[in-house]
Amino acid sequence: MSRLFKIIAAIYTFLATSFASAESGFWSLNMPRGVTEVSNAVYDVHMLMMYICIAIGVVVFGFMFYVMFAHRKSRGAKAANFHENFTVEVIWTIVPAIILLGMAFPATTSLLKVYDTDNPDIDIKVTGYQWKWQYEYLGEDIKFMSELRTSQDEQYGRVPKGEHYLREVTQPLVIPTNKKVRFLITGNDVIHSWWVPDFAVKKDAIPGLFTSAWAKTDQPGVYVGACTELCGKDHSRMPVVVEVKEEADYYEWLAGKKAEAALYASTIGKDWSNDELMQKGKEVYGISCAGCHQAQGEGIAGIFPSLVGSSIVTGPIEDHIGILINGVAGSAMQSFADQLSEVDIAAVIHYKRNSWGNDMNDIVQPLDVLNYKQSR
Ligand code: HEC
Ligand SMILES: [Cu+2]
Repeated sequence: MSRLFKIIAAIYTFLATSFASAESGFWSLNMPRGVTEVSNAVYDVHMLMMYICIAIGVVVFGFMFYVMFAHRKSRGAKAANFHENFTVEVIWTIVPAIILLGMAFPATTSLLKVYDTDNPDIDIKVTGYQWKWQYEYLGEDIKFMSELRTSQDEQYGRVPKGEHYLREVTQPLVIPTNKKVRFLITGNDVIHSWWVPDFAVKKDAIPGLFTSAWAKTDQPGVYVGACTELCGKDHSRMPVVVEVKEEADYYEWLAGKKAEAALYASTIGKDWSNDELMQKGKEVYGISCAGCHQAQGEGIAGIFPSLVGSSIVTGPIEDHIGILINGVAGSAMQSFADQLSEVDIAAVIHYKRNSWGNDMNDIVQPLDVLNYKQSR
């Protein structure tokens, strides 16, 4: 008996701590309430259904156990023997029908809310790439990639894992509070899925198709999700990070982004020095290329070619630019023309031509990349 008691106590403690940590902890049994109207509606439907199920379970099993106990054989109970009771049949048809209608109504109202993507204040195009997200603010001329920021050293256990291991990106998606933001979601290569649990948004990102979802919240903060459609080697390394800013801060951020773009445009034409290109190139390589071609350009035999001594990397600059702009059709080597800026592409090419024993001693300028793009 005391053993049974211990087991029950252990189960109780497990459930109690799990539910207690549901709001903040990593390990929780219940779904999060989230911060949007939709996520609250979804949460409420979920809880309502669960309570109805619990009530039905308690009534049905309670009645069963009572009957088995109160009318047991040792008490001399005799089974009744009757057929076709009209009243009972009517009751057990009508009662479940009422319960089902009671469930259908809140479920349908919530679904209508989920799908109501009309009249947004802001439209953002979300594109899934292997293995990163691109965010484009439609009508604002702002577009950027959001890539994993966790270093290769952390990923391969060479240094201790940081606090936001695999849940941090180079640039989060930024949206304002109290505005209806519509997400137009699509894929560039394979099917991904854009998931932000706190918004109750989870939509497949399918090449050639747009799916849509929306969010409106009054709670600033950072909300983290992930890709939830198995999309290849680094599926687990394309987190979704959304930062919700107060409206004024958002517009300040937006203006900053535009100024950044203008400043950037003015640096395309300048002559970059070897040091500047090497520094920038190393940074770009670590974020955009090392996941496949590995930290020292050594690649992975049979999957990702080594860039050390590669005939393209040590060949004519033009061909080298070409492979980054065009990609290699049908392979994981995608086109970086829309993902990286001319400066980034020039820098990473320059870095590769002059690292890991590659010693080309020439220089690649952003203008070379721009010219290549325009000559196509
Ligand atoms: C998703 C994985 C992936 C990423 C990310 C990636 N590559 Fe590649 N890369 C490949 C594959 C696969 C090939 C081989 C393509 C083929 O020829 O079939 C390749 C080929 C190349 C080649 C040609 C090498 C040779 O000798 O044939 C170069 C140069 C190159 N990549 C540079 C880059 C640079 C620079 C980046 C970052 C901006 C990058 N790659 C990012 C997968 C990737
Ligand atoms: Cu994905």
